[in-house]
Amino acid sequence: MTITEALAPHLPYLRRYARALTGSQSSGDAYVRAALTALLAGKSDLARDLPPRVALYRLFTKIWNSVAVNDNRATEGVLPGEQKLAHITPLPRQAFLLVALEGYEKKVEEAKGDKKAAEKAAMIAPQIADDEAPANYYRALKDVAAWMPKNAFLSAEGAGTMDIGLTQLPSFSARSCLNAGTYGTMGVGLGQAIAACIVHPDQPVIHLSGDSAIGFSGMEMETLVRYNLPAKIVVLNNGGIGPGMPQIPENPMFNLKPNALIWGARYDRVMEAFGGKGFLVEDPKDLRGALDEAMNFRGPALVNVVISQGSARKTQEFGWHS
Ligand SMILES: Cc1ncc(C[n+]2csc(CCOP(=O)(O)OP(=O)(O)O)c2C)c(N)n1
Ligand SMILES: [Mg+2]
Repeated sequence: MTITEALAPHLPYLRRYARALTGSQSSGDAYVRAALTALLAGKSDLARDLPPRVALYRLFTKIWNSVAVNDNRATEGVLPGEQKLAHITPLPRQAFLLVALEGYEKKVEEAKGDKKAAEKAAMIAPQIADDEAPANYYRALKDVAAWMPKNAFLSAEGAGTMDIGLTQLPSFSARSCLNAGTYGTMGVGLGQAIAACIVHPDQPVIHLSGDSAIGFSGMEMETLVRYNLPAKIVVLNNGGIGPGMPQIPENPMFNLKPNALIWGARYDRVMEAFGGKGFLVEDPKDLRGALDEAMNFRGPALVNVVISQGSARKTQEFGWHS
């Protein structure tokens, strides 16, 4: 594609922008002409790392900011809005028009968003790579993410488990992710997993649950077994609503943290007691194997993953989010 072919579709927009910026079509066109002439004469170059439209606007901006091609003031055919614009000094006027007319703010915001996402990914990368037992949330979820089939329904329930899980687990199609939502309604988990199994019997259903969350809806494992609904449950077991305590202390009535549960409690055995299949995973190296076995089992299965009590979500921007 020649440079003229690449730029041609963007010229009407550039002319519109130039008119709004300069206050008249003839003045605007004079700047557009000056920019194109500089380009074709090889005096200016288009930035190659930018999309053609953005590169063209950048080149135009350089010309507009550096050369007085002709009188900048509005001369003919001026609309009332444009007269007001003429009162805004050149730089804010450019910014205003790029945002209002050309939708550039979104691109700037998108670029900022990409940078932020990259910073966050770098922040959690060491945790994802950490194979130490017991696993941290991110390391455990790495295997769950890689194991989840693309057409799976994901149901999620818990605090850290659900919040971190929803950032780490993929969702490939609309309306395939069910969770306890903004209000954190504990108890919906297995009910929604059962609903997904019934409505979409041909698609895998994964239920991700905290160990406290499974206490709210775990008895529905019996329903799964009764109807042979092959949901696969993954429990992230940190011994509490958030991290509990490594052991039940003496005189727990006074010495146990109120958010604590039994760390490593055998939710997998509860599943087995009903007639499903259960797995206990204490070392992240064994996790993928257990997940695969659970998937190959033709009925409901639960993988009970003991995770570190020191594991937490990454530092949040606001303390009250942590
Ligand atoms: C009906 C109801 N009761 C209590 C709560 C308070 N609550 C919020 S999250 C949560 C459980 C979180 O613990 P867990 O499922 O173990 O996830 P973790 O944060 O430990 O990963 C509870 C009890 C709630 N949101 N809804
Ligand atoms: Mg927990």
